[in-house]
This record gives sequence, C-alpha cells and structure tokens, in this order.
Amino acid sequence: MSQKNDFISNKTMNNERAPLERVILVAVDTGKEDTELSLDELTQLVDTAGATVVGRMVQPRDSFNPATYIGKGKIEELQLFINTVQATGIITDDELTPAQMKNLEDILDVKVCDRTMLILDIFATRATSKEGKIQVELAMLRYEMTRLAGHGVALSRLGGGIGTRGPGETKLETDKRVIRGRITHLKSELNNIVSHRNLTREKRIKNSVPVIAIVGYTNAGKSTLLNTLTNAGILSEDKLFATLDPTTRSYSLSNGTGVLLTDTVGFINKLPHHLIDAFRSTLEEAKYADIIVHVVDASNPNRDAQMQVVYDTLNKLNVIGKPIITLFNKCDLPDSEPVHRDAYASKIIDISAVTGQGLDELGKAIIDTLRSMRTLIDVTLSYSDGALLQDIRTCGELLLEEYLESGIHIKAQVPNRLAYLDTSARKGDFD
Ligand SMILES: Nc1nc2c(ncn2[C@@H]2O[C@H](COP(=O)(O)OP(=O)(O)OP(=O)(O)O)[C@@H](O)[C@H]2O)c(=O)[nH]1
Ligand SMILES: [Mg+2]
Repeated sequence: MSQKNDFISNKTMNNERAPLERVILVAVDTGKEDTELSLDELTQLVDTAGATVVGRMVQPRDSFNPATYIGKGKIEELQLFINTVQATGIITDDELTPAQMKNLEDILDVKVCDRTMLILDIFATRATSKEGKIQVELAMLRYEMTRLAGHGVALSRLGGGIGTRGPGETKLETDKRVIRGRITHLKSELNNIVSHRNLTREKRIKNSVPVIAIVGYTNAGKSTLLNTLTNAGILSEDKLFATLDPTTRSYSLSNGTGVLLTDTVGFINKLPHHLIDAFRSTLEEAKYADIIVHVVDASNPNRDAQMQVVYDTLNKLNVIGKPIITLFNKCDLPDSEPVHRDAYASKIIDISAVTGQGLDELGKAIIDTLRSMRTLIDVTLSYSDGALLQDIRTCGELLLEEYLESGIHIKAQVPNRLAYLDTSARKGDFD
C-alpha cells in the first residue's frame, strides 16, 4: 500500500495524525492566479494541519506535466532541495492525478500530498459532530474511490477480507464494493440527521423567525462576529477551518425583532469537489436563510479573489437571489483597505468583529432589509384576534397599537403571509 493511502486511511479509521512534518510546497505557475499568494494560503493550511513548511518551489509552465505535475528537470532540482533541507514530504498546490502522485512518490521517495488531501486531513481532525465526521469520511471515500481505478489498492481495513469477497471478484472489485457499501451506509445516516434538521427548519419557517446566514472565506471572522453579537462561545482562531458545523443563535435587533444567526463553514480556493457535497448539507442553512451576511477579511491582500470564490461556491450550492449584506471585517487592522466594492451586495459596511465597530450599522441594515421583505399593514383587528396580535409581535414589527371601541387598531410590518389582513397593503413600504 502506498504512503498516500496510509495517510488517508489513518484519518478515516482512527483519526490519528499522519507523520507529515517537514514539507516543501510545490506549485506550477500557469499565470492564471497569484501563485505566491496561493502558497501563502497553503502554508496556513500546513500550519493548521500541524506540519512545518521548510521551503517552496515554483515552476512557471503553460500547463501541468501530465505524468509528474512539474517538469523532469525541476524534479531533479526538487530532489536536491529535499535532501538539503531534510524534508519529509512535499505538498502540491493543485490536486494531483493518481498517476502524478504515484510517479512523484516513486521518484522522490518521500511522502507526496496534494492540496485536496491536506484539506481533507484538516477536516478529519476538526470534525467533532456526528454529521461532520460522516461528511468528511464520505469525502475521503469518494476521493479514494476515484484513485482506486488506477491502482489495485488493498482496503481490508474497511472491513473486507475473508468472507466478504463474492465469487469471482478481483481484489479491486471487492475494494470498490466495500467502499460503495460504506458510502451507501453513511449517506443514509446523513439523511437521517439532515431530515431532523429540516424539521427544525420547517418549525422556524412556520414561526417565521427570520434566518440570517453568516458566510465567507475561511478565517474572515464569521465566528468572531457571531460571538461578539450573541456571546455564542464558538471557537474562533487564526487557523483555517476553525468552524465545520453550523451554529445558530438567536439575536434581538434594536427594534425588538428576533432573528436567528447561523455561522457556517468557511470557503476556500480550489475547494476539493468531494467536499462540495459535504458543504451542501451544512449550507442548507444558507439556502433557506432570508438574508446572507458575507464576511470579508479586508486586511487580506487576496480579498477580491476570496470574495469571488465565495460567490462561485454559493452559486454552485444554488444559494442565489437573496439579499446580501457584505461586511469588510478587521477594519481595525492597519492593512485593512478602506475602499471596497461588491457588485452582489445590497449593502456594504466596514466592521471590526473584535472591537464592535460598525455593528450598530449592521443591525440597522438587517432591519431595513427585513422591512423591504415585509408588508406594511394598517388594520383594526377584532378583540377576539388576540392570538394574531401575538403572532405579529413574534414575527413582525408592531409600529402602532391602539385599543379602540371598534377593535385594536394596529400598524405593523408583517411577513408577506399575513399581508391578507390589510387588503390595501403595500409590500416593502415602511413610512
Ligand atoms: N484584528 C481583528 N481580528 C479579527 C477580527 N475578526 C476576526 N479576527 C481574527 O481572525 C481570526 C479568524 O476568526 P474566526 O472568527 O475564527 O474566522 P472564521 O471566519 O469563523 O473562520 P473559519 O471558521 O476558519 O472559516 C481569529 O484569529 C480572530 O481573532 C477583527 O475584526 N479584527
Ligand atoms: Mg469559524
């Protein structure tokens, strides 16, 4: 079995750290993106995974070498570099094909890892909830499955072996069958968890409590924002993918309206496509949200590209057509750039989730956005409609309440489902 598969299997089976210590980062610069910035991010990923970067090597090329990722001459240089700095492995900035990985391992005789494996590794160590663990294992099995086609890799650790092999099956077929079985099993477990969450969400929709999803690039400050607003007590740290599971907390706006704020997993450039599915169920929260709050790290030199990654990923996840409030966070830092643009946002605010600067403005922006999604009603309810009044208080905004002989005269902003109460109501009008 190759080192590569030991690496993955360790994570899958017993969540141990793989012995990945001193690594050299290797990238091909095709001119399509800023390679040095991408390697800075890869360094952060390596750091998050607990290893140390001892060097980097970039080769400008029009395209990746199909057999070895970098060119033959560069490999010799890399071999020397590995010996000089006593590296124990290399990590490539792009996902390798099974052939590229095998060839590099054979030539270099050190552990070869790609960006995808590294991200999967981080997810595996960080997943704490049952759902998170299942999602990561599913992503790893899918990654492994695509690699099986090229190698006859033994997978006895997944429960194969004596008694599990059908008549006339090759080892490869057995391995595939074992993986497929495990994938089916995990998917059904995941479905149970997701349907439970759907029930909770349906209840929320019925109660019409507005839901606001906090999304953004990893390390932008999403969890810090939720902590500052609600004392949520979520882990927030200067590492990538600190958050994997969504956390929802209630929050009361200055006009008394209650909303639910959900912190979500961060996005990253070159997100392994095996993880998109994992994100899909976690980000259902964003899909059903009323408003998207997009947190950007304004102090990051790569913020524009990061914003684009967020929008591309949201599109892939079909989270579209929602009002977006973009927050340029970390404005307390000197590197933070004060002039910002975001064509997708209906509102842009400079904030610091740490100092609290701009958070009042955020509250106002949420109130305005919710109002624009509501209907103003001006009606007199009969005294027997007390329950309706309570409903309006919980899910809308009561602007006027007068107890008259003819009934209770109210003016209120209500979710559109209650607009029928006032036949002359105008949607989104809030004078
Ligand atoms: N100076 C400063 N640092 C901040 C601010 N907001 C967040 N940070 C720091 O940025 C780092 C990342 O913050 P998190 O809240 O964990 O970021 P996140 O978006 O939840 O990250 P993931 O969960 O990894 O996707 C932490 O070290 C925070 O202390 C801010 O407004 N100013
Ligand atoms: Mg977080």
